This record gives sequence, C-alpha cells and structure tokens, in this order.
Amino acid sequence: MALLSFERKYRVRGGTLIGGDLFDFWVGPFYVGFFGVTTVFFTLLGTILIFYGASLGDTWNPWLISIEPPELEVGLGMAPLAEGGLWQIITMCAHGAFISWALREVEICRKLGMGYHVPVAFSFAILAYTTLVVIRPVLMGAWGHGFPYGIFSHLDWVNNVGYAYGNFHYNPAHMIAITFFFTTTLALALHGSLILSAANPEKGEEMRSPEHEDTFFRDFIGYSIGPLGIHRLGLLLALNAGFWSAVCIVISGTVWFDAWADWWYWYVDLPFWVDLEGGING
Ligand code: UQ2
Repeated sequence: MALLSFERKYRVRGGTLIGGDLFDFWVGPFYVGFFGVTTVFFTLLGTILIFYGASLGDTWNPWLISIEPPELEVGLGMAPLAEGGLWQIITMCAHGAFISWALREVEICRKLGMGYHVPVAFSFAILAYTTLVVIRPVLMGAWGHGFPYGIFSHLDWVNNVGYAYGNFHYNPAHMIAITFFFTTTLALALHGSLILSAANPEKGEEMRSPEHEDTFFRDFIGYSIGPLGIHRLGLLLALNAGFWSAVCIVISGTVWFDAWADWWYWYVDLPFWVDLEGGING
C-alpha cells in the first residue's frame, strides 16, 4: 500500500536524458525509456549473432561454443564475419547494451531524485570489460588480443595470457586487485552477519537497533565504522577490485612485456645494495 502511493508520486513523465517523452512509460513493473529499447535491441542482435556464430562452428555443446576474435594479422581492421567479424559486431552490441543499461539506470535515478552511485558502480564493470576487448587490444595494435566469447575458451585465454607473463600472481596491480576482492568479501561477511544478527531475532524477541550494531564493534575492536560508513567502504572496496583488475591486464603487454616476477628486480637493484660484494649483482 505504502509503495502504491509512493509510485503515484514518482511514476510520472520527465527527467529523461534524450528523446523527451519517447518511450517514457512503464510496462508492468519495468521502466522502459529510450535506453530500455536500445538495451533490448543490442541484446537481441548480439544474442542472435552469437547463435549464428555457433551455427558456423562445429559444436552445440554449450561449454565448447566459442566466438573467436580476428587473427592478430588483421590488426585493427574489420574482419570477415566468419573470421572474427562476428566477434567485432558482438563486441559493439555488448557495449551498446551495457552502456544503454547504465543510462537507463541514470534516467531512473533522475526520476527518483537519487544519487548516481549505482550507474557509477556499474560503469566500473563496463570499464573492466572494455579494457579487455577494446583498450588493451587497441594499445597492442590488434583486435586479436581480445578474449574469445566462450565458456571454456575464455578460461583458456586467461590461462595462456597469464603464463605469457610468467606467473601473473607477481603482477603488483593483480596483487592489489585480489586484495580488494578478498577485503570486499570480508566487509560483506561482517556487514551481512551483523545486520542479520540484529534484525532477525528469535521468535518472540525484539529486533535490535543500529546502536546495538555500533556497540558490538566498539566492544569488539574499539571502533565502529557506522551503518552508512560500511556501505561507503563496501562500494570503495568493490570499485577498487574492478579498477585494479583493469589496470593489471592493461599494463601487461603495453608497458611491461617480461615475466612479472622480474618487475621486482627494481628492489634488488636499489642503489643501497646493488653493488654490494657477495650480493646478487656482485
Ligand atoms: C560497523 C557498522 C556496520 C557494519 C559493520 C561494521 C554499525 C551496520 C561490518 C564494522 C566494520 C568495520 C569496523 C570496518 C572493517 C574494515 C575493513 C577494511 C573490512 O561498524 O556500523 O553497520 O555492518
């Protein structure tokens, strides 16, 4: 009931980024909007092209279907459909769909008078994908550096690109990204368990308040980041996980070409001990 009166106030026209009233309506619970239509268009076209690409291949096994990028020799040109061209158009459709989805989030935020935190957060995920299939391939001079669209084939790609730089776990940006991924899971485990412990009492018990949540952590470690703060921290941690993932792959093959373990020789080569007798260089 409360939701219905809320919706009467907010489910009105206006606030769109483009096209005025065009598609400015709801279908059932879903807001449509200009970018809802473009999302559906790019998603359908991209999916149809994936099925067409699969029909040109030699398997319908979902694990093995793969849409391959062009050969490296094609460079940054367009390839024939069956030789990487489909991958190129599917990549454009994916960008059309993802960016439309983000802009539809922006329009909904504007209608509700909310901040843009959700589309900003989603844009980091888009950036990570764009880094893999556009930014890094362009910097390296060939679309063939993008990853193939297949379940096993993209795993093989990650494996092979990782070993092309020795052991990828020595990549310092990869280390930072992993640390953010793990810290994100720590923060969500702390937050989820704390909320459930306070808000989901035994039958007949009273629900506990945010003050109880604060007090638990003050008693426990002498510090509470606060009910708003934990969400700021969670967003910061999660966005950094995606951001440093993009950094760790974009620097591999563009500014660093060797085994990542060798990067750490900057430490061995510091002036303090580089020429020490009996040292690694002396
Ligand atoms: C907290 C708080 C919450 C929380 C959590 C904390 C009342 C409901 C989980 C505790 C979090 C802290 C101390 C930060 C931990 C730091 C890292 C890097 C994981 O205080 O306020 O709100 O959910």
